[in-house]
Amino acid sequence: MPPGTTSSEETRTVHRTCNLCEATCGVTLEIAGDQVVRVRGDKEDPFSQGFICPKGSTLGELHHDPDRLQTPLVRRDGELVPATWDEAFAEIETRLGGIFEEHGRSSLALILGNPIVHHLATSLYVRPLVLSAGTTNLYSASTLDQMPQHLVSGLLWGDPNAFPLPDLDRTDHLLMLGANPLASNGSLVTAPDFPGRLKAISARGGRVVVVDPRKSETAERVDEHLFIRPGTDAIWLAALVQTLFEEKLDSIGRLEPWLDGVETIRSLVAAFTPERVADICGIDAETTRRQARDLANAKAGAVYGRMGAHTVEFGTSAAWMTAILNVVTGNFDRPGGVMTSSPVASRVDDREPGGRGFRTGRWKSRLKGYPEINGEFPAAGLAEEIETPGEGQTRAVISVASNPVRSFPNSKRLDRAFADLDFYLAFDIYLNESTRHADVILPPPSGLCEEQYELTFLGNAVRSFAKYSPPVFKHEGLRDEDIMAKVALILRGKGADADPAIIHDEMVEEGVDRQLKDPASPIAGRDRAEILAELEGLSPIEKQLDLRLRTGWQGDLFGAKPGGLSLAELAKKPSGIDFGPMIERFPGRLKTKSGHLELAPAELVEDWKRVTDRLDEPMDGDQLLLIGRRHVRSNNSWMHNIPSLVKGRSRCTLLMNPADASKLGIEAGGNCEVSSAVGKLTVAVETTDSMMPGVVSLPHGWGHDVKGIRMAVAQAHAGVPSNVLTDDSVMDVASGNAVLNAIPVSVSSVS
Ligand SMILES: Nc1nc2c(c(=O)[nH]1)N[C@H]1C(S)=C(S)[C@@H](COP(=O)(O)OP(=O)(O)OC[C@H]3O[C@@H](n4cnc5c(=O)[nH]c(N)nc54)[C@H](O)[C@@H]3O)O[C@H]1N2
Ligand SMILES: Nc1nc2c(c(=O)[nH]1)N[C@H]1C(S)=C(S)[C@@H](COP(=O)(O)OP(=O)(O)OC[C@H]3O[C@@H](n4cnc5c(=O)[nH]c(N)nc54)[C@H](O)[C@@H]3O)O[C@H]1N2
Ligand code: SF4
Ligand SMILES: [Mo]
Repeated sequence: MPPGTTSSEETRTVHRTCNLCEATCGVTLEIAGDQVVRVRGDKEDPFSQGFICPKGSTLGELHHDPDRLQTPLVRRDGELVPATWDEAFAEIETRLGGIFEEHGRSSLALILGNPIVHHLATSLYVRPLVLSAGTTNLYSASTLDQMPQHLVSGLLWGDPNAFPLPDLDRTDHLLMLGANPLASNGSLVTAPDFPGRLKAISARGGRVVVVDPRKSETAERVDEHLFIRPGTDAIWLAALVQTLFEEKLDSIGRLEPWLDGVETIRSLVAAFTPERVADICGIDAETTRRQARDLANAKAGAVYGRMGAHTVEFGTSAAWMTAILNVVTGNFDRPGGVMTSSPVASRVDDREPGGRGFRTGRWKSRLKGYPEINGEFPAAGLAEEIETPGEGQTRAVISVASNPVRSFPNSKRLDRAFADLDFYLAFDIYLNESTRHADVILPPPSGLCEEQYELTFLGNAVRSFAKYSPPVFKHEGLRDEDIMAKVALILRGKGADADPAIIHDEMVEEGVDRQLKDPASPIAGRDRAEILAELEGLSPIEKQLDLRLRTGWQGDLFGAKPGGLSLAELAKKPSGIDFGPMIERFPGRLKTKSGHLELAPAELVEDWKRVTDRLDEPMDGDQLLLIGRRHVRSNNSWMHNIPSLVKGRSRCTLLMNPADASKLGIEAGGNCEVSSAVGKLTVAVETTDSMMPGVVSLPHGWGHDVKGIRMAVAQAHAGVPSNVLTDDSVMDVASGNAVLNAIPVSVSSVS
């Protein structure tokens, strides 16, 4: 029994969603007093049906972690010391005010980290924070991860956030590149129990093929695995497209009248025959042809590429070729192919195809002139913006739930740059590798004190699903939304004393007004007072959620559709409500200016030259390439402080094929030095046939052996930071995404 619990204390069971990854598994928590005593998969959850992974069962440990910050920290005489909220806000006002006066707003950069989208309040309040900052220097994990997918979705069908999701539950054939859902549980597709859904494909007579330079946990379990040389997915996918055309296996189907650019694609891929790409990709021509035929012959097939395939120099091209394959096989927007999500907190009112289109480059970065994409600049360009003097030099940073000193490429350089900032404000729950550089740290209360609805991830889900959970524990002090609202108000010049309710009310009223004025809204023209009255009695977060649910495609439209969904109705079903599988949305969902699906947008055609050049580049067969890896008991850079997740043998090792090890005279279990163009580190080696020869793998997010951090467990299981090896001068040019895989390295033994 954990400390603080007595047998006489009443225990209760509450329903929540695990918010640690994108899978959104339903959980039940057993609560005794103020303690979480047990976490289990919620069998009643219609979406996850009881599935959880080892991380999910640590939600209690995370909540009770003694290293979690409970009060703000403010730097005084060089030391980060506990402070009151008022002191922290006053410090922010004074320091930022001084910097704005001297250097202007363009000296401020914002960094938005991964956990934001895992918390409802944080994800809602990041908007007023960013808008109040008055700077265009915006960075996020998107350019470390998924910008290629945003760009391709934006350019091809006009909506950067409408991701093509493999319809796992209905597909007969899944070709998966650069994803390891047995570890990650899926990304840019929300499908709890991804492993079970994969198994079901094979069980119903379908086929799953994994393409990965490492025979990953996922590759081990599926019907077929192909090694591919890191960074060459775009080239191999082009060979599949070429084969489909050459063997006349393409069949576009229903969307043909809305499709532009097929002939351009045909000529772009003409040189990419399976024979031509075989040596470059490490996949023989016959296998490539067979893969193209299998995909074309499947009743419904899906091609799905993720992290490993996209965070490389040709990441956008890989995402583009993936989309092309799905389109030319007739699998785009078809059940069992790839489809887009229809979240119930949004409308489904596709009318005529056509819209405003997707624009990039509305503003450019100061030094290299990188175009903004989705309002962001490349994370890989941040260090030089901090280091390089001149008008607009980044002198102050606000980070929200991000650990850039571990997550960004060339992290040693960024570490130095952060030490040099005039002011750094971090919203974070830990004093870690990045936040140790902060001048102020603002810790939100535990996630279990929040209202919960997976707004972001249910927007990428393979089923339309809704679930609401009220806070498990009441938090007496400032809540996440209050803290973020306070800082937004300081940024607006309203002062450290301003009432956060100003922002809360504004967000609710703006949300309502937007709907009332939008002729396409189902509540257009309704009475403002009536709608606001309907929301009375709810918390600010609940109001914003209720508005979305009631005006969504399942909503009760504030009484106009009796029996429809509202927050009150949803709350009656604590394990959530399922609204069915994905539905066809195209051509109505096309938001390009032309109203067509633009298979060959000029930007991508232009960028394809880089890929074509690669066909003629001489290959260095001896060059080792480094890739990353995830483990189901680890989560990016921040969950290594949970004892039950890090216990046992270190997982932060370099994996290498035994043939490479013996060539280099490296012994399994011994240490080796890995060096790249920008850095080096020493790490233990594990040899395994699961690695493709010529490829080595190191997980990211480790490296906690750093002075000044307060994460005792993580420090004792430090590992090494793989991003000291990744090079911030190389990018996927089209999207500005960082290159985190296929890093040229050399490895030597250390005695
Ligand atoms: N080499 C290499 N680098 C990578 C990757 C890779 O595969 N290889 N993966 C990339 C990817 S996909 C991503 S998404 C990024 C992620 O990189 P980041 O966006 O930096 O996210 P995390 O590493 O998850 O760090 C999360 C931070 O948020 C804090 N935090 C946790 N919970 C909360 C909370 O509830 N509120 C607040 N305010 N803070 C919280 C943690 O303490 C930590 O500081 O890393 C990227 N970097
Ligand atoms: N347990 C756990 N779950 C997580 C996370 C975590 O850190 N831990 N992070 C979350 C986040 S932020 C994200 S973005 C997702 C990512 O989830 P996924 O997209 O599934 O990414 P990974 O699990 O890193 O798997 C990437 C795979 O790509 C392979 N790979 C590397 N380079 C290449 C290449 O050039 N080509 C091909 N074809 N394959 C390559 C790697 O060997 C690896 O098996 O996971 C999320 N879920
Ligand atoms: S797969 Fe694991 S970490 Fe992801 S939501 Fe489910 S329980 Fe949580
Ligand atoms: Mo990510």
